[in-house]
Amino acid sequence: MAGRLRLLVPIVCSTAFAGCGGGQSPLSPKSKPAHDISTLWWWMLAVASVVFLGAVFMITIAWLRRKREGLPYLGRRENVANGLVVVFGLLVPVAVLGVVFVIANLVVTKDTDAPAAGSTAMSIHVIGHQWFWEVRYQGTPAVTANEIHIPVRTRVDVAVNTADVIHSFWVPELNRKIDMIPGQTGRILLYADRPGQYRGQCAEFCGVQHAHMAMKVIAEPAATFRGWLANQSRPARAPTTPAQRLGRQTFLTTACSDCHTLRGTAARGVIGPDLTHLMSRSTLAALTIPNRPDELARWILDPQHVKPGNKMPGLKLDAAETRNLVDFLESLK
Ligand code: HEC
Ligand SMILES: [Cu+2]
Repeated sequence: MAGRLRLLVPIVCSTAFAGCGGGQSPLSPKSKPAHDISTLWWWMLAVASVVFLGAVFMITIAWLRRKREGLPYLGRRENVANGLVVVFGLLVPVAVLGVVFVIANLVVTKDTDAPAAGSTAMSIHVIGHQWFWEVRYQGTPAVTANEIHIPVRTRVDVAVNTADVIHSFWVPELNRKIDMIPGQTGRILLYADRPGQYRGQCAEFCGVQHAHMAMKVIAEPAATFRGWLANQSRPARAPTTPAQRLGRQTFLTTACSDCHTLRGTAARGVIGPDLTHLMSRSTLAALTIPNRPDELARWILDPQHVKPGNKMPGLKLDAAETRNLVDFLESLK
């Protein structure tokens, strides 16, 4: 028994406190919509706690006085008993739920709803794929994946679609979820009060690698953002060394180019992420691994080992081909 208890404590604690890790919590809001959501949540917790403690209090009294006839303190009075049922079973729940409903619908959804047309400074388009996020910047040729740059303190309209099954786009510190439903376009506002990185996650089970379908929103000062977007809008850099040229040759003549786009080249595949500026991202495969040369080589050689079940097959490349390919990809700044 003691042995089992000793096992139970770490299990319960690690499960309970796992949610306390920062970085992806709706309770550390960094925007007005997220702030509204977390305030609503704390109020709901407070009211629910009062209701819960009241119920526990009454159950305790009933138990302590269980030997006596009738209701505790009130005795055997039929109409009082009925009154209690009506008040605590009907009026209190209806009042509490009514207030929550009105506040949630009139106050909170006003901020979390899709932004009114024309009320935002810019628009981006996010497309969910099994299992990564494609990101397009409207009015520019820029296409990237998984790392969504936005200017800080700027209203950004995000239109969402899916390329396959239902996904859900959720950056808890910035706003509520928005589902990505086949054949429909959803819209949500992204706005960050402060520069920073805000982690997001697919919030609708979408297959074997759902858990590794993460992204981050990077809010940065307007000038930094403009520089980033200008670079993203350019076609892929030309190789400058013989090794890079060989790597590019491999990319364009093998299946890589069937699935990936390198803007400005013949590679126009749309199954996988756009790789035109791969080196501007700090992670690979929807935040699964860091974007380092050794990890990149590992990914190219055996993507199924890194992220089992994902849609990229391992190609049979020899050591020299892999080295040149990594060399070339590392030049895509
Ligand atoms: C059958 C289609 C397919 C082929 C062929 C393919 N890929 Fe991919 N690739 C994908 C998909 C899909 C992903 C996204 C995987 C994920 O995150 O779930 C991906 C991801 C990547 C990434 C990570 C990009 C990022 O930003 O996260 C790199 C780099 C990459 N592929 C390089 C290559 C190279 C180099 C080749 C050729 C040797 C290749 N791919 C061949 C489909 C393919
Ligand atoms: Cu998903």
